[in-house]
Amino acid sequence: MEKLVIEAKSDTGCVREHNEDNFGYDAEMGLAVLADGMGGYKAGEVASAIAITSLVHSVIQIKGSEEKIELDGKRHEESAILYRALHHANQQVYDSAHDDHDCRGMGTTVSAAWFHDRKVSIAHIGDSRIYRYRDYRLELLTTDHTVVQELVDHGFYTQEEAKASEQRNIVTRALGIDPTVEVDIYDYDARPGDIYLLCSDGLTDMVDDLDIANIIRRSSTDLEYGTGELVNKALSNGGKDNVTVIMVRVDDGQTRDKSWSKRLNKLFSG
Ligand SMILES: [Mn+2]
Repeated sequence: MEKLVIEAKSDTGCVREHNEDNFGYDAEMGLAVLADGMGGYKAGEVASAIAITSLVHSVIQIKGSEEKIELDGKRHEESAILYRALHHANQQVYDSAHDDHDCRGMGTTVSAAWFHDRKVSIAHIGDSRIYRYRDYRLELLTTDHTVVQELVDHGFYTQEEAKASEQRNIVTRALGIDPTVEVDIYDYDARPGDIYLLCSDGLTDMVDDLDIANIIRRSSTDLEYGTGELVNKALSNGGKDNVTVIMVRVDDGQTRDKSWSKRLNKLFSG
């Protein structure tokens, strides 16, 4: 059975007053979740917090129950549980938005990865992203639900034009806006040595994929260093938005320590 190492870091950035991003993870369960909230005055952070809490609770509750969940036969049970949990979270955010006048219209992105039996189930809504770093290559596993991405998909924009667009942050899908929501679900193989990155657009708007890949390559044995470097890079490039990153490394079951310097530090500090 593989073992997971997970580290996360979040920063308000250089411009925003609130941090509307939220995250949660549990290495034992193999679950990592990130959400980037939107809405007036503190509503964004309320939406992302409800989404994370609701999702994690639902997953624990459904997994603990005897009920057999099936999505469409082809998928893993974990994917089906994530799918159901996200629909429940959507309802929770939607209801809260209607109960509280200050929270009208709030919503949030959600990107979730659940590792199980050398597989990873991914659930995704919005413009946060999940990447996989494998064999020195960085690959985007999710599709942004943005106006600009749709224009790219239909051939009206190139990726370069999309990145420069003023409208790149307008999402076409978010959790909590409508009574129901369309959720993207993917299943992938997870191999020892893989590193997964969940991140909010505050990273990907500020740091290009090549720099992200270089940072992950340099920090593959020390994810705490890696998460710090990714956030620092976003801040030094302007930090225009909240930035949140979660790094997950799949190990082969044998404990691999962090960097030598840390190990030595521990020895000397007794
Ligand atoms: Mn954001």
